[in-house]
Amino acid sequence: MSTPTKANLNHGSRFGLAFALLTLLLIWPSQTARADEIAIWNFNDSNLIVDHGAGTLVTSFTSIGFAAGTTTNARLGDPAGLALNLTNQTNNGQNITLSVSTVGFSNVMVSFATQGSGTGFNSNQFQYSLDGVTFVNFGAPYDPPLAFGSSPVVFDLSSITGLNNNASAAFRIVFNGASSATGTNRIDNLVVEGTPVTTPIPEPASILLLGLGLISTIAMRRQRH
Ligand SMILES: [Ca+2]
Repeated sequence: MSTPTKANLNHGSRFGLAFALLTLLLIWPSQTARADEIAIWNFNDSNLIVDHGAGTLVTSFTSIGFAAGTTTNARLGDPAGLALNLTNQTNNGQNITLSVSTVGFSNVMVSFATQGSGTGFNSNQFQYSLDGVTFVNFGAPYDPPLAFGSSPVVFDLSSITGLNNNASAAFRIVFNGASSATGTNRIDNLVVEGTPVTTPIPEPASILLLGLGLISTIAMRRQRH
């Protein structure tokens, strides 16, 4: 094996460094910010159990029902199916509460499709909690449209940094304003999402490429000495 010249060594060293940098650039796109669903309720199976991800949903309503749903705000290909159906003026002041750990996420958002009848709950207050105990109003009360629209109701909680990476995060909607026993509110495709904050683990192929690039660089430098 012939002894490499200094020119060859420099070339090899530069090649190795370039290879490592190229590999880093290939890994980089997996680290860019994007919103991921943390928990999704589609209500298609007539219960309050989370349908994708992890979380719990409880209600203080004396009774709940399910009625035709929508694909507005549907995720992961969920069909319209059913929606949560909340009725009766006797439930004014009652709530639904979501407990969803946001560990590993920031820029938390909660969104859902909704519609309400004329005598249904028309002054509904969204709230959040940092400890799952004390709830704080967020935004003004909303009045659902008469029909599921093309746009969901969205609460962007990215300004509430205490909700980032929080195992005790919780969200609540307090319903008010119903004026009859048959007034309704439907909610469907209830989604809690956020931006992953943990550093993704590079794919094995990327690690191998990075390693090869670094080994090449080190090997060439050793040969110089
Ligand atoms: Ca549904």
